[in-house]
Amino acid sequence: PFDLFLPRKCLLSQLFEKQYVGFATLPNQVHRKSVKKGFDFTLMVAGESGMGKSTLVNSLFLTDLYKDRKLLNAEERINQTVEIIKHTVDIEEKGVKLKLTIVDTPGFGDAVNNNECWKPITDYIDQQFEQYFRDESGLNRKNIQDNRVHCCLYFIPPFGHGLRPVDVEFMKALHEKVNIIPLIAKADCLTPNEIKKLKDRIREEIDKFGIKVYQFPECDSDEDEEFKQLDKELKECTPFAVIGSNTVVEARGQRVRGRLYPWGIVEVENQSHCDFVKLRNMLIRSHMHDLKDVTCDVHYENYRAQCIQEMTSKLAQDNRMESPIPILPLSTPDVDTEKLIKMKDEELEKMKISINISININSS
Ligand SMILES: Nc1nc2c(ncn2[C@@H]2O[C@H](COP(=O)(O)OP(=O)(O)OP(=O)(O)O)[C@@H](O)[C@H]2O)c(=O)[nH]1
Ligand SMILES: [Mg+2]
Repeated sequence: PFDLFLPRKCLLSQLFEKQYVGFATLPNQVHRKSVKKGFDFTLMVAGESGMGKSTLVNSLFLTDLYKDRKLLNAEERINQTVEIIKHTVDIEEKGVKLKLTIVDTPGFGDAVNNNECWKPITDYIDQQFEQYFRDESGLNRKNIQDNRVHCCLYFIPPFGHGLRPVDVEFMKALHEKVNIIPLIAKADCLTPNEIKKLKDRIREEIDKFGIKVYQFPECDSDEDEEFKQLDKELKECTPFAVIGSNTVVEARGQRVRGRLYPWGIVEVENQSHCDFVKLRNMLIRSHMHDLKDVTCDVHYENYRAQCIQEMTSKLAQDNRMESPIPILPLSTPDVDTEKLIKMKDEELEKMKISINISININSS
């Protein structure tokens, strides 16, 4: 609604009265403009193959993005490198358009040699930064398509006792480039106690290894109590333990997204079964904008500063190469030279005076 962002007692009619200049409508103008323009968000999923990345993305956005996916046979899987697939979907909700891009990285950790398996992923992120940097420095800055990755969901297997070396290396290779949100995959494999233990362990290890995952911003002190409580719960719940499913099952007389086992049903959207709802709320409802801001202000700024630094040092190097004789700066004259200059000046003055005198005598 139009008055959504107006200060409470400030109705539009009041704005046109004399006591208001009218800038209270600014948030409103911004709101209208951004709704018209639409929003975009790019989410990346990464982690070992078979961890349920594609399934979770489907569960998150309720669209079957992977209908035509073909499974690779064993032979193809052995030397397989990470293959990056980009899907874009346009979602509309109450007139608000969101262009959602999912960057899937299937097959990570699938090959026999997993050395530098994150390289194609870091390259992909850098390429998007590079493209944006080029567009921004070009002529047509109005219609830049922003493909920078705003968030990377990193799937940690539920089977181990914490982070594996590959998880540490992977996250470290990415943490300066993208907002990493670590997840415990396939949380239905674990009991609530096991989940708690694994979460504690992962949090400790993230600290110990100096991995910089996405930090939720501090909650403003003027937020209401309910919001503060939700924010606290969200922070305590990381890394989110998630379950994905592409099937709808019948549970408690309702059709829900879940997984049917011989011993029962696990529901994706049941908060006592996993943190899926918390993750979705965080990504879509509460922190999408902050994730974009951090991408722009921190990760992209780092990339940009590095680029400019490299460019200037290259330019300086090229200049030096072009002129083989170094151009020395003009030296300031030393004391002796100054004395000599002074003497010569005085001599010149004397000569001028004597010339003047002789001219005067001759003319008279
Ligand atoms: N138990 C359990 N199984 C899951 C879950 N999510 C997905 N699966 C199953 O795990 C298998 C692999 O799921 P995908 O979503 O294809 O996994 P992926 O991570 O995208 O795999 P790659 O594309 O090879 O990297 C499928 O059989 C899914 O049904 C989950 O939360 N719990
Ligand atoms: Mg997949």
